[in-house]
Amino acid sequence: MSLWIVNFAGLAAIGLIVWWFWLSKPQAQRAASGVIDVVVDAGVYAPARIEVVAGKSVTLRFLRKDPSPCAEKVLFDDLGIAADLPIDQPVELTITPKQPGEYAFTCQMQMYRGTLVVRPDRG
Ligand SMILES: [Cu+2]
Repeated sequence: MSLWIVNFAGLAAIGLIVWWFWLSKPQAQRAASGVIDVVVDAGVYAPARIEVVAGKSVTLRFLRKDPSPCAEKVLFDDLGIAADLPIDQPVELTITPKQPGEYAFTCQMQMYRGTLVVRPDRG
């Protein structure tokens, strides 16, 4: 009987891990105003998923709260963009993504991860 309970607990833990890593989708932030604030804190970008429209310029304003040296740069590898992020000083990156698609942005060691989703312009 106790073995059965242990197995059930193990199964529940596995289910939780699967949900956390593969099934939970962070809430996407859409570019409405042209400026999107991205906070870097506790090992994550918030929001971690940012939706913008192809061909329209948008400003990403990064604010780093995280003192870890890991957080000191943000890189958009596929877009050829890199920026230093001093602690508590907003850094504005204005970009005009041309090709729709998904572009990762990361710290320099690729441990902090976010996604820039570029939607096609529909009018
Ligand atoms: Cu890092």
